[in-house]
Amino acid sequence: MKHLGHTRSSLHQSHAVITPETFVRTALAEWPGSAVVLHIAPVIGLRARFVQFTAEMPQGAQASASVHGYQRFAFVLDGEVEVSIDGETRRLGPSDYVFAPAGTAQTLTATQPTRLAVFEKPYEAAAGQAAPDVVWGNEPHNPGYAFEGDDHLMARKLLPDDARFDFMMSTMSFAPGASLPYPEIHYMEHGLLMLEGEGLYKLQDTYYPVGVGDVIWMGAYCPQWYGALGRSWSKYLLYKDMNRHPLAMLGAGME
Ligand code: UGY
Ligand code: MN
Repeated sequence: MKHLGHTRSSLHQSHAVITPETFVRTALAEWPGSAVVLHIAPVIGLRARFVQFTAEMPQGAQASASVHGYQRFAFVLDGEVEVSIDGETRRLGPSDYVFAPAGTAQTLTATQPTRLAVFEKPYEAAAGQAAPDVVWGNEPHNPGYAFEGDDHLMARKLLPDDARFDFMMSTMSFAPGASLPYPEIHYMEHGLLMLEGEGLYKLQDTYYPVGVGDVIWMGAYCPQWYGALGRSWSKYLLYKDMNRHPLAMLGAGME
């Protein structure tokens, strides 16, 4: 039977669950020849302060720096991309990633059909803090740590944990049956991509079944909890704004 319009995607004021059967491919000027699925953006109805998209690059497709010089984090889901940035060129395969600071010239060239998870954000400087540098990394090479002491819940920070950075990218890996230790409520927002496994995400008052390829936006203060199901570990890639005062975005002062 056809889907008859049914979808697991679900959009709300505080959060959105966006599932692959609803993905629509579009184009961006900086990604000529690639199909872009823009999952999360600060448009009416979704008050995100960043963008999250998947870039589907055919072999030979090339991309340039983010429009307006936004910071960019690009994570290889599959395929291979050659990244040139700051006079350095590296080939990135699955689970490799690069962080490009605001205003950094760069080219990303797909050496084969490639999918990238991309996150972009305008940089918020902080007094006394230098701008961040380029970061290269590989997710599974990061040893990770037991999140809040639970060795069935491994967290890996993919960027340096210091105040030059105004956001963090991490992965959270859960053994079947493991869960976040408590329902979180916090000022910071999240963008999430399910990389492995399946489980139940509770957002606000609803439990959502989620699996590989699903995207979630959690707005500021959205109550959130995850419990892993299935027979194998589940893992998600997670964006979180960090290290900046919530009033700073309102402008200079309160005078
Ligand atoms: O640290 C976090 O904010 C993280 N545990 N949140 C989440 O996984 N939804
Ligand atoms: Mn959280």
